[in-house]
Amino acid sequence: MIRDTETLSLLLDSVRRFVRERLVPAEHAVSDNDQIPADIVAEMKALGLFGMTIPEAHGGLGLTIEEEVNVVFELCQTSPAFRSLLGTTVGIGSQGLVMDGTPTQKSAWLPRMATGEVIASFCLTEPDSGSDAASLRTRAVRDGDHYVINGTKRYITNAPYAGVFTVMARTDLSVPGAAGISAFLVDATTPGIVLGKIDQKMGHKGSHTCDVIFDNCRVPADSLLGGVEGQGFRTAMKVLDKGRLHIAAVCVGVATRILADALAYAMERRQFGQAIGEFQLVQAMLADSQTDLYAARSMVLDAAQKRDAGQSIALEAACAKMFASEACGRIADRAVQIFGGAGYVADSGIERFYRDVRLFRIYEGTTQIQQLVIAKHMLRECRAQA
Ligand code: COS
Repeated sequence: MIRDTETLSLLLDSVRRFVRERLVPAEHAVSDNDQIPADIVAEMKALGLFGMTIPEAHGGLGLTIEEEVNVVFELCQTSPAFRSLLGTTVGIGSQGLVMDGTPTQKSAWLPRMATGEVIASFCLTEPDSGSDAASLRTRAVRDGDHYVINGTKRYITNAPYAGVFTVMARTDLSVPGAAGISAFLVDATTPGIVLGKIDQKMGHKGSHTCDVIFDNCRVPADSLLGGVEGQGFRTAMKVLDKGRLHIAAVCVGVATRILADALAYAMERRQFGQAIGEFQLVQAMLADSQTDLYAARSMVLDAAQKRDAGQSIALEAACAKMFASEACGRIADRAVQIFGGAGYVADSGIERFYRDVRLFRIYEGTTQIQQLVIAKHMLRECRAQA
């Protein structure tokens, strides 16, 4: 749902200008230095981007999901590392708190997240628990007015900058699987938190992940998200439903940029006496990419409108995430092909996008996990009707 077309259009214009004038020119430097310059981070904060999804009552922009995905379509027409810096704070790091936090927890963290003062990270994955999230082993044992957390979380985006972690940990050791898991809001300055070395990734230079190790980390009992034990897995799944739609929008944004670059190159590059875009075999790659992009964008908008209307979108978000991330991979691959040799060397930027987009098919649930989620919902619906 778009609440006010004029206000949204002003926001989209500012983001579009920011991307064109500030982020695109910085892409190579961010990749080379593996760091986003501080002045760009400050501008992101000033634009209110860290508060996109934080309710207005807590100082954010309180965007609806349809508004959010439209902003993401614009913001991501550049290196995805820029979005990644704010992605956990507007997404998986904050949304558990927005959905299930107590009023006190919300007041304690959300206003500072909205300004970008506090970066939020989401700690679900562990060395032995990835796709099978319910098998996680991090423990939070009650000790008087505290919980003591022990365990290791892996590939935690923005952990080196985080002010708060949403941590999924097992509170009831006698209950295996999802039901024994609770979520905690853990202040990153709490003693007993150690960060691992920064992971060396295939792409997304400028965005950083690392292990977060909890070693007898004592947190106050009121850090328990929502104040209720055993709800952490459900919270994580709800967060991921929304997060998957957000990532699908990221894929659309990045694919829009890649296709625009491929089209411009096809119109400019001449071989056999004419622009290569005049050749039907190149046109086929452009047309297939345009169709992929149109389909992905339509799915994202449809799922966003359904969620804003109050519907559960676990199935639609999984469909959109799977299709958009796979489509983005195909579009990047065709772009390398259109660029030819120039697409394989670093200067064009296409080689960097090709590496960057590979992650989209993996994080916030692999394509194979999206398939499981989609099929599970189909079978459940079918059984309910039988
Ligand atoms: N919304 C609300 N609740 C949900 C839910 C959702 N989308 N999905 C599951 N739940 C609930 C279920 O209702 C169930 O609760 P009840 O037992 O009370 O009914 C509980 O959570 C367990 O659900 P389920 O049995 O489906 O869990 P599984 O162990 O089979 O796991 C998958 C389901 C595989 C989908 C899940 O583990 C997953 O998403 N894995 C991928 C994790 C991931 O994306 N990691 C990326 C890194 S984090 S950035």
